[in-house]
Amino acid sequence: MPPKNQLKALIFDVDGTLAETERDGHRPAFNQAFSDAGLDWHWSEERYGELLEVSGGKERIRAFVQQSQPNFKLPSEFADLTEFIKQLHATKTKYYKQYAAEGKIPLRPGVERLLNEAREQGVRLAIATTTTPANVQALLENTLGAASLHWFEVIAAGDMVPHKKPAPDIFEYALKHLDLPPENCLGFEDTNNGLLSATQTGLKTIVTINDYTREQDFSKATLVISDFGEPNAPFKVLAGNAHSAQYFDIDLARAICEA
Ligand code: XBP
Repeated sequence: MPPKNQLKALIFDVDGTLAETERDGHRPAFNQAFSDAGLDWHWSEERYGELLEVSGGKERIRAFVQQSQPNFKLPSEFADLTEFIKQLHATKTKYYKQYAAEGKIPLRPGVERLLNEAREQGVRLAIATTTTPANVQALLENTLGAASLHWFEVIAAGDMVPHKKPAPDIFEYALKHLDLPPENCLGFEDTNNGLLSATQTGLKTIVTINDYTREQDFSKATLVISDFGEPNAPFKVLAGNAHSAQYFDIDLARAICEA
């Protein structure tokens, strides 16, 4: 008789979890879009790290204008700031997709191995991300191939939900489409915002840290690791019980989910 909390699905965040997209894709794409628009805005790595507190690229631009561009003048061809941001963000997405197509946004360690193990062992897959759906498609197509889009039963992304992370909406959307309760799934995140979003739904959540997020509060995480690791490149365990594993695989996922 399988346990009530049998592992049935993995739900992945994208940015910072599947790939270092903020560093390798989004930040340079924002800066290129600003330059194309004739704006003297440039988000340094440090400034971008601060702005990442705001989920959502459009929301991030708005927060930046309101926080630090008091003299910003809306160009006359736009009816309002929302329309201006929408066009600026569309340009940014164009550049992000270009960088992905140029192979500039590789997957993090262990991601491809873990996804393939899940598929081989019949563990279902889903995505829950704040980023724009087109960005998810570009990342998956250019790292795992076009067929990988069908590995995920649901790709919950961006404006599909009214409230972005840390609100639980996007993980709730993914669970609803999987038609599974949280106790049969694990969430994977890299930020405190994402961890709050996932854990509010009741998901046990694993955090893989990165340079932007290593100082954040991950006290609600079930396990905090440096990355998913590989058999020849073990991960570092920063918090939680890794059950003596040297890298994150389906056996470890099962041990955590069914504990
Ligand atoms: C991270 C985000 C996104 C990206 C930028 O999403 O907050 O806004 O930074 O993508 P997650 P967009 O960690 O949930 O994957 O510009 O398309 O929003």
